[in-house]
Amino acid sequence: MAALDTSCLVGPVAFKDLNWKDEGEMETAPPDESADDIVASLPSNTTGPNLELRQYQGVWMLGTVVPGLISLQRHFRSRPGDVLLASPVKSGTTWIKSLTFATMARFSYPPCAADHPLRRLNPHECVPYMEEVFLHGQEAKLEALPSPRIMHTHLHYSLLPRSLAKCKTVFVCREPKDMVVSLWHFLNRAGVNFSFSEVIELICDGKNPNGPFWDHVLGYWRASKVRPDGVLFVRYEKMLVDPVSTVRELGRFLGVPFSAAEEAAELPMEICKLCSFDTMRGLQGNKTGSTGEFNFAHQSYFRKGIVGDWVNHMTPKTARRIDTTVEEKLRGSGLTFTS
Ligand code: PAP
Repeated sequence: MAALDTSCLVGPVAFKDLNWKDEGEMETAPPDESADDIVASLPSNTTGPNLELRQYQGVWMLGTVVPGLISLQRHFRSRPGDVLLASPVKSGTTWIKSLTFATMARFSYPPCAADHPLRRLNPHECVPYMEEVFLHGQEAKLEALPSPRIMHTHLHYSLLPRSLAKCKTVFVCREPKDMVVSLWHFLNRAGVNFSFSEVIELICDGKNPNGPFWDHVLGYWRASKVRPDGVLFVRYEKMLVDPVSTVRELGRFLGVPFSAAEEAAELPMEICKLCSFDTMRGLQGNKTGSTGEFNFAHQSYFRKGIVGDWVNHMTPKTARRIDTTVEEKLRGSGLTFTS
């Protein structure tokens, strides 16, 4: 691997700021040769506009990302202090990335700092998406991140390699009807033309990418009950009601609680202001540019940022169908989205 000397840096630093002299020259890890054979042997389901899903270890995933997952499972090496953010899609990932980054980086970058990385970069450029990094054989970039590292995954808890499952993990999820609405808008904006009913079918069948949804949330829910010091279970709706409490909770959980002096200086509130929907949406780095494997426009990560938009999109009958399907699967777990 091409070496990048980051020994003088203290993390977290924005992933995009890792200054590879020549990205094109960066030596990438060779693909796992057996991965293609494994993918070919998995149950498949083609849906919507040619979306090929594969069922890997009980989880439906885009066939194209499975090799990255296999590589991650085989090669990821954790470090003390690593922090993992996890979420189903369209559930508050962008927000939890920015809040966690701002909370952990506040000693180098106070939230009011004009040169704060979140004022010029999209949150997805600050916190890497692990599946994508491994898919491209770019784990050297993760290695180069100074500790403490913050990383993100959409994987189920059951798919995490053992060393990753031991990291401090913050899982955020969202009421599924709002998640579906958000997903549908996002896909359409990206030019993936799913009808609304197709997206509903995917979710209710459990055959969405990283589905079933209920297994996704239950894995982290149960882990948070067994290891409350290791897994923090956060809900998007609660963050919206009281973001400052969420930030305080993040600080305590991650071992960087806010001191009395920081509280007096209203730092948790300042972090919430920096990461608020309105601030983020108005920043240049979020109004322009694109990110990731599918070149999603940064703008498309900021749509409405509210609770209950589903009432504007689905009939009561469809809403009941989603509620019933999900609640049946969650029964007895203590987790619910309908009360
Ligand atoms: P991802 O899975 O593609 O990363 P994710 O960030 O999880 O997306 O979800 C996007 C949703 O979070 C959007 O919801 P909406 O479509 O219902 O509007 C987006 O608006 C919302 N969102 C993004 N940033 C914030 C924020 N700072 N505060 C509140 N909501 C936010």
